[in-house]
Amino acid sequence: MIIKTYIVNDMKEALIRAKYELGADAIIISQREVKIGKWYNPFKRKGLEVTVAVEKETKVDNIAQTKANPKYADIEPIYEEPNEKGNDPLVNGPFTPKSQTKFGPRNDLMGKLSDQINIYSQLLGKDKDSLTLEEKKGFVKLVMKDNPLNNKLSLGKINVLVGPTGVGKTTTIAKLAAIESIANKKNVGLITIDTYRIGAVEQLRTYANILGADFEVANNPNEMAAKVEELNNCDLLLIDTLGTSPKDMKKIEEIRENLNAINEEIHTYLVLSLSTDKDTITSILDKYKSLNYDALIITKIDEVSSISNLWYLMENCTFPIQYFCYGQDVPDDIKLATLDNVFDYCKENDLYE
Ligand SMILES: Nc1nc2c(ncn2[C@@H]2O[C@H](COP(=O)(O)OP(=O)(O)OP(=O)(O)O)[C@@H](O)[C@H]2O)c(=O)[nH]1
Ligand SMILES: [Mg+2]
Repeated sequence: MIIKTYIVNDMKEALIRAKYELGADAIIISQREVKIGKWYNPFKRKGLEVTVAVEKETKVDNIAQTKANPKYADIEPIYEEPNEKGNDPLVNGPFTPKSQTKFGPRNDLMGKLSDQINIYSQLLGKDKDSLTLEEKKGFVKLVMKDNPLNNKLSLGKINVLVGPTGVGKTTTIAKLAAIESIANKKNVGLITIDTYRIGAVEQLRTYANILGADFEVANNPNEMAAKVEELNNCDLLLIDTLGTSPKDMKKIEEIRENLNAINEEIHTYLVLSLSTDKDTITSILDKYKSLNYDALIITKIDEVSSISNLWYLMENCTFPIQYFCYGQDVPDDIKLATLDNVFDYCKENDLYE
């Protein structure tokens, strides 16, 4: 007996697909209402999960049948199977990254930006501080071509998240691990060096267990090198680090020593909560430079009322903003930080300018 489950819009679609794929003898054995849409889609719609059974598959040549019968060709698969190049909900979802190169500091545009935004506001007959979200987005599109939301880094084989305490490093690792392992079928390994905070190891281990991901703890640089080597078969490694105050150079140095022990290329992401004040943001961007971060991940955009800190980062940061996180739900609350994604979020959530 062959049993297959379809997620479809309605029973008619289920029947057509079942008869098409399993043959005329397929019968429906159960159905239930479900929400359709990928997990990152907040606008899921109603659909049906239909389970179909057939004694023996009597499928004919699908391609020939599809060509011969345009009715079948009309049926769009609801869930696309991830392909090797990626059907990555983060990367290739509703958006296409403009560049995927490793990014260094961009040419210095900064000094001119405030002049440019003044001119732009004057052209619109407005004061710079009264520009709407749409107008700011227009300005970014027009003038700030080389801005942190336009530049992207690809996930490397080894990715490390660093940053201040409580910004969401471990949660973001769990989100990325879930998406990469479930949607992109990657074999993900997780390593933590956070042996300071009580419960930190267990926090990540719990996610690893749920996802069936390999999990290791590294207590020092030697162990780090060994654990990375041990997990060499994984497609993707995500390394969690201890949260530190940006003023605690001793702990930051300790993280650096652990990362230096890794002999392969690593992509380092600085995780930054948007609910941090601007002076502290400036200090964080500066103090973590010793860890050679390549890109930022911004979190807790759901906690702020205005785009002011985001704008501050766009004007002052020279590194790509890779992802943005907008809540505690794993893995739903993360997206690639493209200009459209971020500004759409701000608009939908009424963040004021
Ligand atoms: N509102 C909101 N909460 C978040 C977000 N990301 C993480 N959190 C929450 O922030 C808290 C801290 O998250 P963790 O992932 O433990 O932060 P961390 O950076 O690993 O913390 P340390 O390891 O202690 O430095 C948890 O309650 C998370 O659920 C986000 O984007 N929005
Ligand atoms: Mg943590």
